Amino acid sequence: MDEELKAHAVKSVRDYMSSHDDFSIFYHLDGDGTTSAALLTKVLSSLGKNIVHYRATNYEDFKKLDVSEYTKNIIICDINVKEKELAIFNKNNLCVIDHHELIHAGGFVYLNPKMWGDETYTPCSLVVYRIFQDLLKDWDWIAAVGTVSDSGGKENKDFIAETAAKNNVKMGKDDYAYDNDFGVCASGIGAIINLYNRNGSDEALGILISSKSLEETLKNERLVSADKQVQQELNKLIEQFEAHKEVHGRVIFFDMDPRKKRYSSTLVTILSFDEKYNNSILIFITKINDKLVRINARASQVEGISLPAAFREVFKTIKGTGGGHDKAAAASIEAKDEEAFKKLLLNELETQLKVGRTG
Ligand SMILES: [Mn+2]
Repeated sequence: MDEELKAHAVKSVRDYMSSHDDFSIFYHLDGDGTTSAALLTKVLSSLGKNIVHYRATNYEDFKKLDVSEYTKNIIICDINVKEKELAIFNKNNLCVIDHHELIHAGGFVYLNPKMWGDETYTPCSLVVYRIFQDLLKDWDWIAAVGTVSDSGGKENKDFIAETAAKNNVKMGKDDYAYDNDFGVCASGIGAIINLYNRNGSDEALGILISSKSLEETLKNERLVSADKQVQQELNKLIEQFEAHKEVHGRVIFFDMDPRKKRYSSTLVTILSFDEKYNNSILIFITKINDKLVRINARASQVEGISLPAAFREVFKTIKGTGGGHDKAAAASIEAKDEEAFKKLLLNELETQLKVGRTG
């Protein structure tokens, strides 16, 4: 790890925040992005700064964005923004804090632990917490909720355990720490985002910002009822998965009901941690419309797999875009290519599994 690069990146982000006054925060609309935005809010308000706009963002959004509607200073967190998309921010003071793949572009403030060779899976909320630890002492639980929500509980178990002790949270048995109050809170936030998408993510952010403690967040009626509603829906979908999954050795395909597409990512994550399927690679396929098919893939507990690498190989033959993390990734393909995609991906994943076993 290159400590000098790390110190430089941390300083550049801190300098960026203190040298400007008005900010817009673009945050990924999932649990990790939402908690990252809540932590950045705490940082900026303790520095006496203004946040003029928030925008819950999804990966596709940059194509249709009019940046002139926002402040000159823009912070992007937890979004795998592509180098070619950065052009729309040419006139902005941009700061990107992320934990996805590295961007190789200059002219803006950038921090990603991969820059200094840290390959630990560190969710963005924990990255933000560590940059501003001195200002975020009372808000460590927000970083713990974000970390658990992004399946980072296992790789960051020391941080989770310390934060649990500090906040009187009883640790459970689960490796990923889903079975404690951080997990419960993450589940509520995930649920409200599932139900109301961008608006749900905005609402969760509001709840996090206005709550004084984890306890208060856990009692929030909106989060509690969203969680209950989503849980019922997920139970039904798990039955459908059991009945209709397509098993090819350790690779399992499942066609999601398009009307339930917003559950796809949560469902595939839950199943990938279920002991029945944690040795499998799960590929969920959702037909968005006549032309577009969305892929959600998980190999949460499978060694030696890189889903983005598998997608890249497949996209040498058919058209598609995608990315994410080694064990959790998403892609879009053309509807007409679905069968070809499945064949190519299966082949690619079987190759990775074989190499992983012998190598
Ligand atoms: Mn995210």
